[in-house]
Amino acid sequence: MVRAYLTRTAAPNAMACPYVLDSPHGVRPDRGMKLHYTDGSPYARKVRIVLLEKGLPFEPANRGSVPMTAPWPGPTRAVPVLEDKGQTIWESDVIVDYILKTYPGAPAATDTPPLAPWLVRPDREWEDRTTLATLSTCAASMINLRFLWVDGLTAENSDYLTQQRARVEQCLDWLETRVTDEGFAPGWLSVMDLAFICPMDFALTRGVMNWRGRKKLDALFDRYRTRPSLIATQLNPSPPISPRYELERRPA
Ligand SMILES: N[C@@H](CCC(=O)N[C@@H](CS)C(=O)NCC(=O)O)C(=O)O
Repeated sequence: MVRAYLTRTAAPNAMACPYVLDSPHGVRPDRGMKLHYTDGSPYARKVRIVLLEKGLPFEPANRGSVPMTAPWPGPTRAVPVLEDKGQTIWESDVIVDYILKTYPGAPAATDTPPLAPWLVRPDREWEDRTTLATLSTCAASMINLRFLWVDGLTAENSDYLTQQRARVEQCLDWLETRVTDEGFAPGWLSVMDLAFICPMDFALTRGVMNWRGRKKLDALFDRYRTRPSLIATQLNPSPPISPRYELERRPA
C-alpha cells in the first residue's frame, strides 16, 4: 500500500476554456431558455450541440471557468444547468431528454445524418440507456483525471487515478463492441454519439489521455469533425498545467 502526501504549492489554475456561443446556425441569446455552462465542459457541449442542431435560441450564461465562484444554479455544483418555462434542470442527459421532448420539431440543421429525435431508441431503450450510462461513467473518470492533474495527482502517482484510467480504457473497449460503423444508432447523429465525441475530444485537446486506437470509435470520432455544430462548439487547448501541489509518495 502507498500513501500520498500533498503540499500546496501555488495559486489555483483557472481552467478557462474560451469559446464563443454565436454560431453559424444563427442562434442568438433569447430571454426564453437560459443555459449555464463553461466553454470547456464536454457535458455542456453536448447540450449546446443539441440546441444548435435544433435551432433553439437561448440565453448563454457562461460561467467562465472551473472552479467557479458565482452562486450555483443547482445543488450538484456542476454545469450544464438549463432554465426554461419556470423549471431548472441539471444533468446533461436529463437536459437533452427535456429539450427533445419539449421541442419535438425537426432539427434546423440540414446535415446528414440528422440529429436523432430521442435520447434512446424506443425499441432499444435498455440497451441504449446502458450505453449512455457507460459513456457518462467513462466521461466522469476522464474528467477526474483532468481536474486532479491540476492538483498534482496523476495515474502515475495516485492509485485511485490508476483505477480511473483503467476504467476509461475498459469502458472504451466495451463501447467498441457496442458501436456500429454508423455510430451508436445507425442513420442518426445520436446523443450517444455526442456523449462519446464531446468528452473524448476534451481528453485529446486538453492532453488528458490519448485514447485513440479502436477502429470503430476512431471512425465515429472522425466522421463528425466537419459538422457545423461541432465546429461551432470547438474546444481550445488550455495553457499548460502547473500543478498546485507537490506530491510525495511513501510506502506504507
Ligand atoms: N453528470 C453531470 C456532470 C457535470 C459535470 O461534471 N460538469 C463539470 C464540468 S465538465 C462541472 O461543472 N464541474 C464543476 C466542479 O467540479 O467544480 C452531467 O452530465 O451534467
